[in-house]
Amino acid sequence: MSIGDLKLDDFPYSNPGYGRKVAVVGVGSAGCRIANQLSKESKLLEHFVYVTCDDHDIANITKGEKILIDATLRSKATPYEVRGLAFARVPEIRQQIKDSELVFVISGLGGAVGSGLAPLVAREVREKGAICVAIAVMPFNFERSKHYFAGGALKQLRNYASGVVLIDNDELLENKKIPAIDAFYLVNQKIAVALNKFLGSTEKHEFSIGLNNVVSFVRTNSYCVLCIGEDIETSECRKAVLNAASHFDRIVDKSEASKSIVHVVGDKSITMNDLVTSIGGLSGILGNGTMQIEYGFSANSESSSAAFIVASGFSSTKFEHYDPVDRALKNRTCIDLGFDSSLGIEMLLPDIERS
Ligand SMILES: Nc1nc2c(ncn2[C@@H]2O[C@H](COP(=O)(O)OP(=O)(O)OP(=O)(O)O)[C@@H](O)[C@H]2O)c(=O)[nH]1
Ligand SMILES: [Mg+2]
Repeated sequence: MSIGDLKLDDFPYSNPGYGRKVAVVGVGSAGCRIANQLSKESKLLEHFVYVTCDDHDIANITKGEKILIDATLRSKATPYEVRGLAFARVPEIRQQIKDSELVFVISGLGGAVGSGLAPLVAREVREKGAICVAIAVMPFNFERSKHYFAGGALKQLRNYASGVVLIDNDELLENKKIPAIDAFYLVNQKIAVALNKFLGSTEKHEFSIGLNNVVSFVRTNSYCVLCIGEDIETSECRKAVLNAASHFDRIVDKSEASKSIVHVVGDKSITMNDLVTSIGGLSGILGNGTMQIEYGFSANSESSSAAFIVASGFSSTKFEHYDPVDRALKNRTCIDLGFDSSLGIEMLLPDIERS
């Protein structure tokens, strides 16, 4: 059966959940933390797999399958080296996804593990004919040394996955003064809540866009970008949506947005008018006036309002520049950047080994 033949109706909102039909694979430190957070949020997603080289990434994870790849600090300096180390463990990865028709691969790109192994897992998913949706967290602007690996890994992920949702760490962390350890926790929590709301949570007073629609939405060759906004002070949904929409500007050309899915979180008093003004205002900010919008909402927040937006249709993002070789090859300005123009990207970041 080809990927195109799969019916997403195969994933009903059944009780208790999707079992192994839908897998979530967290890769590397960030990927394991976000996947673990999602496992705590979601009652529907049941099959979680963690793949990493560092035992502390999975030390506190109590449920799910763990694949720990043996590596010393020196032997995992690059994504390529990590892929080499993971080679012998590919059968275990295959085993974990063998019953899955849809696999979410979550990773932070820029380090050696996520950048090395997320494309490898995505390729395995594709080879078995399942749908792969990659959730890629991009490094902070200041992590310049990580941009190159992130750019290369993103390119490979786009090649193997049916859809890639990008998350910009810089845009998720608005208050950069909080301690770093809390910052990651907070950001991971936001990402996990957003994914859970979109995919279909089972909470009361909620209407979700749902797994089927989200997966159809992200199956595109264009870039999909997830942005999150809150309104803590006045708890107004409209302000949360405006806040979420304001982040796109720094990542993409927002006029290119052709479709978006939006989930608004408010309290019990949220009215239809609140939704209409919140979501209606979005087409004035994203797209060229014709953007299609699908939405869900939760009317059960006891604190602030929040809005989660995934928009698609972007031909490029700010991350395009993270891969200087690719850019240099496109622009043929390699000499300025100190790269040999005869080097192909695949020579520098070789493709995943065929097994
Ligand atoms: N949102 C979020 N981003 C993270 C977290 N940890 C790291 N990152 C980001 O993700 C990118 C990849 O970092 P890691 O996941 O730590 O890297 P890795 O894949 O484990 O690879 P190594 O660094 O070689 O261990 C970094 O550049 C950070 O910007 C996290 O817990 N949450
Ligand atoms: Mg790590």
